[in-house]
Amino acid sequence: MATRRAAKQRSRSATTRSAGSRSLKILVLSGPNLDRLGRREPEIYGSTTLAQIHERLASEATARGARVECRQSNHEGDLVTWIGTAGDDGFAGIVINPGALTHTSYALYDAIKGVGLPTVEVHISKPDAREPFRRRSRVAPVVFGRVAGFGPSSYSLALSGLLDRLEA
Ligand code: CA2
Repeated sequence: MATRRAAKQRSRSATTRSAGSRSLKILVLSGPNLDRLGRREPEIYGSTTLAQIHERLASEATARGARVECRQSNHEGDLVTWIGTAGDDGFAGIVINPGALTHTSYALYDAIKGVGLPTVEVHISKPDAREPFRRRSRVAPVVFGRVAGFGPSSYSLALSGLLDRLEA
């Protein structure tokens, strides 16, 4: 019962009133080294910067009456903390590219599982087609969906799928 009440409260605070309408707020996270996007290894990750991806997400969210808050960190603990407080901070869902932590982090697995918000895992490249260590995702079992291989559009597709789910 307490759990149901908490979930209801979370979903209420995950929408904010702006100009008389409710808008869903989505947390977009990127992990280690993704701040270098567009500056190194363009043959794998392309030439678009993370700032450009964030701008595109902001306008796509606005077009759907939603909002995004985009953050990047090279530190696992920052990502764990941001995920852990996402519900209390009013986010309705999470889009995350955990970078190489995808393949190693039980801490991210626990954080995503614990927060209970719909979360989509995103990859710019297609990890399954690369080195064997990239074939395993530690977070896959606790995310609602996964998008990989579409370059920067992977983030947009993830946001769109998450909003579809939240609006359903
Ligand atoms: O394809 C993705 O989005 C990845 O999450 C990117 C991670 C990689 O470890 C995952 O297996 C797949 C690596 C991010 C490193 O990003 C860089 C970007 C530009 C230059 C150098 C690294």
